[in-house]
Parts: sequence; C-alpha cells; structure tokens
Amino acid sequence: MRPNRVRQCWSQGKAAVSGWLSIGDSYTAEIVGLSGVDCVTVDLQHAMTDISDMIIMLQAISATPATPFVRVPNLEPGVIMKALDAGSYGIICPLVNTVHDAVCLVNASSYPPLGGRSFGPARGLLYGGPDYPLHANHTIVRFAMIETREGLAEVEAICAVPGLDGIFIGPSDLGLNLGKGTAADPTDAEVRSAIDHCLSTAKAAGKRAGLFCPSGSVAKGRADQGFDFVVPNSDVNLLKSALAGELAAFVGG
Ligand code: 3PY
Ligand code: MG
Repeated sequence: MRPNRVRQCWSQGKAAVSGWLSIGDSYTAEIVGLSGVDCVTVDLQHAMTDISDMIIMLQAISATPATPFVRVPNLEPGVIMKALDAGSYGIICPLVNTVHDAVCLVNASSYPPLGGRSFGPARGLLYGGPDYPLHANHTIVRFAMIETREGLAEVEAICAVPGLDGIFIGPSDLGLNLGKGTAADPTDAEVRSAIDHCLSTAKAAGKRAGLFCPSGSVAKGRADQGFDFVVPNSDVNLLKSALAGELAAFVGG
C-alpha cells in the first residue's frame, strides 16, 4: 500500500505539516499539494465543499507528493466511510466530546476486527494499491478533535481509546467554549493552558497531537513544543491575507 507521509514524518521524529482546503476546487488542491506540505486536508465541515468536490480534490492531491486527509462534517459513520473509500488516508473528526464518540470514530474508520467499517474501498484501491484492504487499518490516521469543555474534561479517557491515533485541537471552538469569543487569542492564559494540557495528556497516553494554527511561525513553535501535526492556516485565510497585503502595498505605494 502507498505509504502515509504523515506516518513517515512521525517515524522520522518530525511533525507533519498539512495544508487546509476550504475552497472546493481541484486546481487549488493541486497547488497546495505541490507546495511542499506533507499532507493536505480537505475540509468538509466549514468549507464550501461537498462530497463531489471532495472526490475531485482527492484526485488532484493524488497527483502530488502530499498525503490526503479529510475533516468530516461530523461524527457520521457513512461520511467517514465514504471519505476513506474515496482515498483519504486520514480522518479528522470534529466535536469529539466523549469516549463513546471516540470509539464510534475508530469503529467507522477501521475494518474488522478493530472496527466496523464496511468493505468497498473503491478509490482507496486506486490510490493505495491492491493490498489496501490488508494495510488500511494501520495506514489510516484517526484524529479526534478536542474543542469543547466536555471534550477537554474527557481528554484523558478519549486519548486512552484503542485505535485512535491522536487528538486534533480546534483553538477557535475551544476558545469559544471557554468563553473567550471566536478570536482564539493564542496569548489567553486559559486557552494556552488547555492546549498544553491536551498535548501532555496525548503524549502521556502515547498518542499524537495536532492543531490548527494561524501561521507558519506559530505552527513551527507548536511543532517545537511537541505537536506532531500542524496546519499553518487555510487556503482561504492565506489568500485573504496575501491579497490584503498586496492591496495595502498598492494603497501605501
Ligand atoms: C477550530 O479552531 O475550532 C477548528 O475547528 C479549526 O479547524
Ligand atoms: Mg472547530
């Protein structure tokens, strides 16, 4: 089976860097996949994307060295299985608040005996290779998103769920749930200590930790701190900030 570059980074002791696609388009997916990132995550939760967009985006990512991941819209087994059948090598599942949620995530993303994923790997076979069914369970990466008070309170038990590879922190939702608004101020002491607590809990359980970052420099700091999977912002945010910078230069110049 084609290897998962995220796991390859981890076996070399490095953090994996993922692009983040909010624009439902194959050309953008190809550009981000060729940018030098290890992974590209197609966002189905907040992005303007649907399942048909996801399939052509995964096809475009296949033409690049980056490994494709999908952030599913919710903890719905049918969508998780469809993303995997379409060739995603990783599932990032939002709003995992309980051990039961984490067990459902592992169950939907793993073939028996580990879980209850239904057989029909479709594009997974084309992207992964004919031995996909034999190796899918230990090649795919499963991240449970910790981004609520409930999830934070349960993080230790969630990290102990067998088959779960790690947790992925959503700083905006976490900040919102901690009463800090949506700005996800990275300097806020409570948010910072919640993020540090998630990281140390994941590490103590032998699990991986990832998070969404506002920039490459924040992502580098988080990787140095011990995070295993970092996202240096999304296509949409990067496009907006690059264009704002160019317009400011135009107006200023
Ligand atoms: C959050 O910050 O809440 C996220 O879900 C990041 O993608
Ligand atoms: Mg979120």
